[in-house]
Amino acid sequence: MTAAPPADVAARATAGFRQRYGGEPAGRWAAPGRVNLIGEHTDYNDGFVLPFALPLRTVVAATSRNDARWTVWSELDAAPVEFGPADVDEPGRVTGWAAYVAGVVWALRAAGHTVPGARLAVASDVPVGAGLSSSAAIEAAVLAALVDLGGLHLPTDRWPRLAQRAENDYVGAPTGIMDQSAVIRGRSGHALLLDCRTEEIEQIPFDLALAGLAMLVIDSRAPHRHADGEYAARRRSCERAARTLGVPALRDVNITDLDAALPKLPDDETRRRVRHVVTEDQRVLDTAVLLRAGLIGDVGPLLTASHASMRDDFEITVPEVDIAVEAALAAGAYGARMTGGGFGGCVLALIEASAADAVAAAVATAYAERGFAAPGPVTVFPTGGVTRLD
Ligand code: GAF
Repeated sequence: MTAAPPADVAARATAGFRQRYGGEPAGRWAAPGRVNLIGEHTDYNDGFVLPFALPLRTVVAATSRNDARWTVWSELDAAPVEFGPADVDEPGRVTGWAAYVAGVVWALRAAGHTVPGARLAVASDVPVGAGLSSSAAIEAAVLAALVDLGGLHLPTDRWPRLAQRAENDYVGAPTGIMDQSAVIRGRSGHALLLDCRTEEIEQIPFDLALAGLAMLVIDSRAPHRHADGEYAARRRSCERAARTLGVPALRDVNITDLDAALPKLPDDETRRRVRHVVTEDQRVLDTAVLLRAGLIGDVGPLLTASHASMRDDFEITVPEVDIAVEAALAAGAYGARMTGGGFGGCVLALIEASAADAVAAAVATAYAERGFAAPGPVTVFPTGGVTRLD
C-alpha cells in the first residue's frame, strides 16, 4: 500500500478554508511528517540523528487578516479556535492541537517579528499519536504560511530552532531539534544526517527503490502510555548523567570512553541510559558510513541493534512494538526498530521491495494471535521538507 498523494490533503485544506471563511486562501503550505531511520533520544543529548521526511503531509490554507488575531480550523475539530496576542503571550493559554499554532505565533513574536493576523485551515494525512511528528508538521506548515503572509525575513535554517521553541516553551514538551529539522530541511531521496549540537547537516542519498528495497512503517497502534512523563524523565536522567561525568552533554562521551565512564555513574539504570545514548550515536555514524557507500541493505543489523538498545537499556518500547519488530525480522526484514520517542508509535522495517505484503501480513498475524488491535503498515520513501504549494 502506498501513502495517499499530497493532492488529496491539499484539496481538503482548501475545502475547509472555503467552508469556514468563504473565499479563496492566499496560499497553501505543506509540511511532511518524518520517520527517524536511526538515532533515538540522541538529539537532546547534542548527538546525531538520521531522519527523513515522509510522503504524508499536513497542509495549511491561509490568508492574512487586518487585525492581530488568528483563527484556525482543523479537521480534528468541528469548531475553529480563535486567539489574540494576550493568549499567545501567555504560554499554555491555548491548548490542544491549536497550541502548536499559537506556539509558532508566540515564538515568532518572541524573536521580534511582527506576525500578521491570519485565518488558517489545516488538513493532515500525518496520523496523530503515531510518532511520525504530526506536531512538527503543523508547526512547520504554519510557520511557512506566516513567514510568507507577513513577508518576514527569516532564513529557513533558523526555522527548526524556532519551531522547537514553540513546542518546548509554549506547548511545554521538552523535545529536541530532530523532528522540526527533518520536516523543514528534509530532501527528496535523501536521509538527513544532523549534528544536533551545531545543526550542521549532510544530505545522504537514500534511494531505496534503486537498491530494490523498501521501508515499511508499521503503526503499532499501541496507546501511548505515560509517554510525556517518561520522555521528560529520560531527558532528565541523561542531563544528570552528563553533569556527573563532567561533560556538557552525553554526546561528549566517546564510544571508546564508554567503559571507563560507566562505573562513575550512580546506578545500573543510569548506566544503561548512558550506554543507549553513546552506542546509538555511534550507530548513527556507522549507518551514515554505509549509506555514503551505497550499502543500504547493510544497515539492517544497526537498526535491529538500535531497537534492542531502546528495549533493554533505554526502556522505551512496549510489547506491541517489540512484537512488530520480532515478526518483521522473522519474516525476512533486514532490520527493524521502533522509530520516534517511544512508548508506542511506529516500527520501521527495511525489506526487499517485493516483501512488503508478506512482512505486513506476518506482523498482522502476530498481532491477531495476541489480541492486539490490527497494525497499520504503509511503505514510505524520503520526500522533501516544508514547501509552498501555490
Ligand atoms: C520525539 C522528540 F520530539 C524528538 O526530539 C526526539 O527526541 C525523539 O522523540 C526521540 O529520538 O520525537
